Amino acid sequence: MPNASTRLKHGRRARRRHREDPARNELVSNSLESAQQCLLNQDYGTAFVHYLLVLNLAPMFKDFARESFRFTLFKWTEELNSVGRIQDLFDCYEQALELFPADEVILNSMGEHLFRMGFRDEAAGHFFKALKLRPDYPEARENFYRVANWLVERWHFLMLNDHGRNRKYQQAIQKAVQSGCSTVLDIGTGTGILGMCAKKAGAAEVFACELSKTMFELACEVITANGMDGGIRVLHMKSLDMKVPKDIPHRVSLVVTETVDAGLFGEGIIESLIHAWHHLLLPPQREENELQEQSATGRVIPAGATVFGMAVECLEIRRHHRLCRSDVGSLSMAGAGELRSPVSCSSEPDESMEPYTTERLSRLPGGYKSLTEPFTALNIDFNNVQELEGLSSREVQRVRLPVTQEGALDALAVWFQLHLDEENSLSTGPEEDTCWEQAIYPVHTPKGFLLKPNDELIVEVSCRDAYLRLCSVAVRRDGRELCLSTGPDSQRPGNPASNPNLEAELCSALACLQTDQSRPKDFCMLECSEMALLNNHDYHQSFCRALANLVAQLKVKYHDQGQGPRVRAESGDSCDPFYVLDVSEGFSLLSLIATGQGDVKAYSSVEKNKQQEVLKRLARSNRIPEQHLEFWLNHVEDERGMLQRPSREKLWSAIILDCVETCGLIRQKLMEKASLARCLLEDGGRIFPEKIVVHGILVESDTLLLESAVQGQEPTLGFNIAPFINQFTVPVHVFLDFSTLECKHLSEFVELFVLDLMEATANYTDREVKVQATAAGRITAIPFWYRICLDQDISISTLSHTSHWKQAAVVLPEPLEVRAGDWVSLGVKLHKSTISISARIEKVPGPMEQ
Ligand code: 44T
Repeated sequence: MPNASTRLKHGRRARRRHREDPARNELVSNSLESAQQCLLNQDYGTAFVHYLLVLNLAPMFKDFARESFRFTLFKWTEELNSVGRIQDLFDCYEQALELFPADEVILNSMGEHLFRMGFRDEAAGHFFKALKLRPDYPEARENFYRVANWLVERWHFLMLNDHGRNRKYQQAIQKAVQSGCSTVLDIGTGTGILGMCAKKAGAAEVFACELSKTMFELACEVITANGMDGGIRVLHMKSLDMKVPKDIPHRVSLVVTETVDAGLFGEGIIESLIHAWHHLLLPPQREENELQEQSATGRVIPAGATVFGMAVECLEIRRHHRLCRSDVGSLSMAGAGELRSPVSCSSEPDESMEPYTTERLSRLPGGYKSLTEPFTALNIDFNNVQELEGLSSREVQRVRLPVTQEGALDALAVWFQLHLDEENSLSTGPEEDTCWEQAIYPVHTPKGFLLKPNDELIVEVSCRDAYLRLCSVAVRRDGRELCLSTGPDSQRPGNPASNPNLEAELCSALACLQTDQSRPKDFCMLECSEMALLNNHDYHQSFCRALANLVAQLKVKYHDQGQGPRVRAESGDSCDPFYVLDVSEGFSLLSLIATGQGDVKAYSSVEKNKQQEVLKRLARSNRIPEQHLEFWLNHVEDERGMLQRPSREKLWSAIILDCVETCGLIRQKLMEKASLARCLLEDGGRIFPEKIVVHGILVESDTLLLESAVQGQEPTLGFNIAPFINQFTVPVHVFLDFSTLECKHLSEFVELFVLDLMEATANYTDREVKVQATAAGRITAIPFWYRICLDQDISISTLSHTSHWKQAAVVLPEPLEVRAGDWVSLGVKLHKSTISISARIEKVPGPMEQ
């Protein structure tokens, strides 16, 4: 807090200069004094109001009062936050920003509140502004890096780096404009590239709309920088809200758009185009009237699309969407009930369910096996509004696919060909060398069920709520149909009686399916990463062993101290258990696994009711007494109470911390949590893990560069875009699959950093690591991962192929050329759980220095 006496002194001096309006000056002076007094009395709410009054009436005090005002704002909003007055909190920030619109500290802090409340886009905007105002402001930089991915999604870089795609769009637009389409609307303009293509091709009028505020601002910046601000009108709105003549003066002759995701319809292109045909486009050219004047008709680029599908076996997909094991750690999972990922097409459309996820098949660890040939799932003409409108009412189409290879049916993979016009098309297929991912429709088939050559897989294709839905409903084998779908609307299988093999298979299939139609919704949903964690046997086994070691050691300790089993002070009759707290994020079995060690009472921090039920069910089915498992958050009022003692007189024997996020980064506030946890351990108690070792490797990877920034000095299609979008480059790439990353290794694996969670003083924030290059090349990135050491002997690697974790990589701002044998010096920094790495070539010692 600023020193009060200097402030008063300055205040008097400043006030003397403004004697023109005595009444006003009196008010300002009194208010300023009151503000300062309230601040001293820690009455922040009143101090804030007084400051607002002073600074609104007498803006000349702004510089002088800035520090105290900020301090008051932060203290007051902290109080508002703690009592849940969120609207008031944001009102205060807005008032503060009206007074200090360019105050980076206030902007950053408001961003943090917005982020905490889930307003990520807005939060990111605030961090970005703060950083623009002060590029060396570390808090804003760190915050910005954490959210930049939401603000400008990484695929923008990929798309702009995809020269093939850029050229094809340009050609199609050029052709259309030259053949008479002179008024153009670019729907979802992103960086403005397609709109600029239209303008450059000679379109008389170009409009563009973009719903994301950040992308809209970026498009305006890019268009201005390319001298086209007079020629393209950019609107910050969703195309569905646009009206003629309010937003654009008249209907246009061409709509260009690339509002398609990996599943084609996920960005709402069907709805946007139906709306555009009704409200924004000139009528389409009718076939019967070929002579219709060109300029009076409308058309769309892309003209249409063909969607393809294919059945695949893929372990990597399977382990993220369903439970593949009957035991996890020491627990039998038989009593868990149905657990499934939120990605499912088989049940009724449901807000909490996604019909598909996306993956680049060619980059999946372990690869995939196609079980059928690709088939055409859908053909759609974007220039035919009746067809677009008819999609959702179209009858469900049944496709019969001959199975070509034996394998487990894990998913249907989907991709498409986008027909820009008659000549140009783009394919997003798994074999293509493009930036596109494929849509993955996981299949929740029974465990162990294999498709065989000569089977026929029956897939239903439909288009409900504007999503394309694909569902494997049945298998036809030896003339009979085996039903696969698990949804409430699924049919029971046909009569299998005459074929004993098929019958056996069916029985086991049905046993696993648990398709009791009377309770179709009775399943527990877990995130894909939580499913993968459950399937990670090594992880649970390691915890099992480490907990067993700890309990054994503690028992020996009590025995050696001659105390025998610990005895509860007050009752004296029952054995005092070891207390274990699991503060893992999301769903975790570790508390239950801990109870399996005997004499353990475990506290789980699983919050969701359904998930708590699963744990209780598992406790029952594994014969774990009910009272051995408690739910911690049911006992504490808010998250801040998370790390507390089990009860007043007891301490924890073990606290399990969840250290690494699925994306490959260390969890925020980990070190704070660890130091809190250390204070709550009994003598001989442990934090799991006790330490984390960060490992990395020097690599040359162009793939990582393409995903990080627009590459090269060449302008994109002749436009200057890179410097603008590259402001959103972040130095750390997350969700990386290192095992399938196309890259050249330029060093061995190297230890970068050790985080000791049991030792407060052992964590250096900076470290220099010397690495020798094993090959010549350009170091573009340093992928990194962790060895999570539960104790001295037991550790888990986040690089393991059974892991639910992905890896992260630092992408260097400039590639660093090395020769084999060169020494590279890495500066590794850890600031608030964020790792940053810089690299430079070590000066090679000359002969005299050696
Ligand atoms: N992802 C591709 C999607 N918009 C591509 O706000 C491919 C993903 C992808 N604006 C890896 C690789 C790839 N009105 O900025 C966005 C969005 C905007 C609209 C106004 C509308 N009706 C809409 C609808 C969307 O359009 C922009 C592009 S949409 C998606 C593009 C490289 N992962």
